[in-house]
Amino acid sequence: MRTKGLVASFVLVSLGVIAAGCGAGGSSPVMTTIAEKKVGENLAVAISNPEGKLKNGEQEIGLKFTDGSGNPVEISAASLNFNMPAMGSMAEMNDPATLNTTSTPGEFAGKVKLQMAGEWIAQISYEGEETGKTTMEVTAY
Ligand SMILES: [Cu+2]
Repeated sequence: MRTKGLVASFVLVSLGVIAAGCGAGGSSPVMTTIAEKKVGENLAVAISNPEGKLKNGEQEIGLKFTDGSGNPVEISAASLNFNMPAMGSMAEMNDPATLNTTSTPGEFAGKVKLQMAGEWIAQISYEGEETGKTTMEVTAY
């Protein structure tokens, strides 16, 4: 009985830590990293969504800037556009994400609606403690 009680407490404590780790936004989903890239000596950017895999259609999307060791970097504004170059008879496609700042510095959350599965180029620009642009290749399933 005593052992079971301890196990239950441990589970509750673990859940509490996980809940605290995903930010203050009460109803925001737990985000899983899709792709991460080091863009400078002290800057890394990660794209995330609830599934951890980019998908065709509408989805929650997250963009997070850290120093590469998990510490937030103060980025005050960022944009994320999904671009697919023209292929054969298919015209170039651009699906920009709507991003908002969150209570965590360097973390942005919003939505994007991708119009097809396939290889996309995530075009990211950012301003703040660090300012610049980068791209990442990501596949939508
Ligand atoms: Cu396309």
